Amino acid sequence: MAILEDIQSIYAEAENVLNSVANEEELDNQKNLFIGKKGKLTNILKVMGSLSVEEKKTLGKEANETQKKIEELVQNVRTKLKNEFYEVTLKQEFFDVLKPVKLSDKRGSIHPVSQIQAEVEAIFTSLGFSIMDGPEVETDENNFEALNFTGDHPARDTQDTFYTTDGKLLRTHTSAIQVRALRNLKPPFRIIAPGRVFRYEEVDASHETTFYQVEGMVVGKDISIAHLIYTMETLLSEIFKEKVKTRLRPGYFPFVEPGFELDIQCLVCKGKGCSVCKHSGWLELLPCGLVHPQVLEYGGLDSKEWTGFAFGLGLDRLVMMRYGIHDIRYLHSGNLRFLKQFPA
Ligand code: FA5
Repeated sequence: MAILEDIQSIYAEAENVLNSVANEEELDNQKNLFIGKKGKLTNILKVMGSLSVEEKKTLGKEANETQKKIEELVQNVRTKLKNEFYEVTLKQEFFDVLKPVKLSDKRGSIHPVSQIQAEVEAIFTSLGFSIMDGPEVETDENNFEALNFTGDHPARDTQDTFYTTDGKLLRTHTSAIQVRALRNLKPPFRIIAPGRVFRYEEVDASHETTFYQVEGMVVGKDISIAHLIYTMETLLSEIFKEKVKTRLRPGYFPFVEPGFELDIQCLVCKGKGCSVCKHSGWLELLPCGLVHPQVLEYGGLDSKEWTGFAFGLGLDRLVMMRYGIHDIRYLHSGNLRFLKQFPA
């Protein structure tokens, strides 16, 4: 039967062609030439309508078997191609992880904010403070409620907030860690808590949406404003290694009473006025105050027995003041030319 021979020769041809393809794409194209919708084997089956029942049986069986054999062949060739590909790629991409690296000027360095954070940590640990940590995703209770921003307290508007879909928020200040300290530590204690904070606010020369703070909290008996001022002055003189001009003015934060803003004379313009200090000559750096009795109570302490002070230092602005950086956006820009100026 001529058709039977045709089918057999199709398989012989397929074997030849498919075994010599170079990649999977070629394999798929060639496969279609034999068993695709318009393939050679499919075309032959189309003429079977005119054959006798007996011939149809024989040819149908042969065609089905051939189709199966070609499919198997395609599968085998595909596996072979894949293995070859992995072998070649592995050889080409091999690298020796133990080979010594030639050190070059492309070495990374510690970010200036991390450098200054380490300095602040060293200063405070030498003063007997321990270091605490807290999560960046916080509860409304720790970030606001337990800090006396109850309900719709208008002071919430001073810290525009990113909320998560599960009812939590990205902490707007490290003061959230005050609440954790009060609940978990036994007074008296002295802690600092450095960390990244987030605010939904407009970015300008001195405001970022993501920045770093160091919280400080001291709780003990008879803690006074004198302790607070002494600690702040020690910090600033250690950091700047020179006398810097500061001013203390009343500041409102619901979790301290009294509250202060400790401003530093702008070191970018030496007090003359520039875009960093909004032309005032002063920069808000270190808000602070005595812990509000209500906050101590929320934290489970008796406010008649315990007192304390707290502060929240803006680390990015501290870096700006130290190096005279006139725009906060440089700090987290990832600009290597900028970062290379602070090797460590
Ligand atoms: C607070 O965040 C209070 N939790 C600080 C505090 C702690 C007060 C303990 C009293 C007691 P404030 O929003 O002012 O306060 O931020 C504190 C510092 O963070 C500022 O002085 C400033 O240095 C820095 N800061 C605030 N907003 C930004 C911002 N958008 N970009 C960069 N630094 C900022």
